[in-house]
Amino acid sequence: MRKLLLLALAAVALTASAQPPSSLKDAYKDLFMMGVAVNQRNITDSAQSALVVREFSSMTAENDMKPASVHPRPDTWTWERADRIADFCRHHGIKLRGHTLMWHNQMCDWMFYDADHRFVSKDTLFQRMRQHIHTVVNRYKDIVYCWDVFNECIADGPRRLDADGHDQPLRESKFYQICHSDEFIRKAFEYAREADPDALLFYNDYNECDPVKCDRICTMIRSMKADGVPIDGIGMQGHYNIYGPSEADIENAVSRYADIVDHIHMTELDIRVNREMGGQLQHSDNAGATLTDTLLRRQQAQYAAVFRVMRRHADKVDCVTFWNLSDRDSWLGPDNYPLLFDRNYQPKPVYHTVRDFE
Ligand code: 9MR
Repeated sequence: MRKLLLLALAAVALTASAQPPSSLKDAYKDLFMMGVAVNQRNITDSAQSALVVREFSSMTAENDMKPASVHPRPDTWTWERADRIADFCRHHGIKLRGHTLMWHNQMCDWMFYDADHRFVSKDTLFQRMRQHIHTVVNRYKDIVYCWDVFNECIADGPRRLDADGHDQPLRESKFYQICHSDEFIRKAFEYAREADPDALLFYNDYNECDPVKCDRICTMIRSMKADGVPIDGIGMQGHYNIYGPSEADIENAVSRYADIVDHIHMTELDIRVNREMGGQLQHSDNAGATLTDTLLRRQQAQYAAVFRVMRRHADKVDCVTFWNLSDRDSWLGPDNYPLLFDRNYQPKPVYHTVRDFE
């Protein structure tokens, strides 16, 4: 009788192991977390929120925790949308990636100016940054496990020289125009660490597999870490397309980042079916409007390549986050078909490419 029971149990186990995993988070549970950037609809519509809970173990607020969203004026804090996302995570036991404490875009513009609309001094800017960072980090300390502290500080394009003839890789943002150095980035990390010694702190950027930009990111992070700036991780945004970056370039970038930091997150993954890439909309190529089998197959191949690299580096990669839930939600518009779920929130064939890897 006992033997029969054991055999039956073994048969059940065998059938279970032959089944594909039931979700993305399950498929990758021994490797890294699977995350998704959400808007308010995704967490209030019951079908969409069920999908989020079923598939993902980490969440990011697509827009609702950015400086302009929570702190539009010096004395005004607008927490409602960010709180709703944090509460959703608390309720469902999903981890929350904080995005983003500082950015040149969707920033509190008032931070840069005095009452006469002239740039404030560096010290005033730092004081305002510190107050912002401390307030936001403290509010979500219990649920946010890591923060993108600064987003997109490195310039794209050819090298440029500063007034002293030195190579200047930083974007010419208002932060830079006020500080004339990378001190604002260093300060932001220090303030975030003061506010929450337990959160992992990330520098996050796009076109991060481009060899020139990767070089600039590595040089900057290496020098900051050597000076004791508390940077724990690098966020590779992962706004790719079906033609690039190549698996070799992704591999090379991850290896180089892994030499410098212990934590790598892919923070904003999506794969367009045209030739555009990076963190901005370009609208130069509308190939996505006519979706062919060839494009779809290329997209599957590119997703497979990205996840091969991520799996190879699972010792340093803690989380891979898709930038939006479905093609309907994508910041790129639905005609780019960049995600794993279609505009009706159904899994596309590329979902299985990612989930059911060999
Ligand atoms: O997805 C976000 C979109 O809804 C906003 O309009 C846009 C504003 O610039 O920001 C998008 O998210 C960006 C992210 O915060 C940082 N990396 C690039 C992302 C795409 O632009």
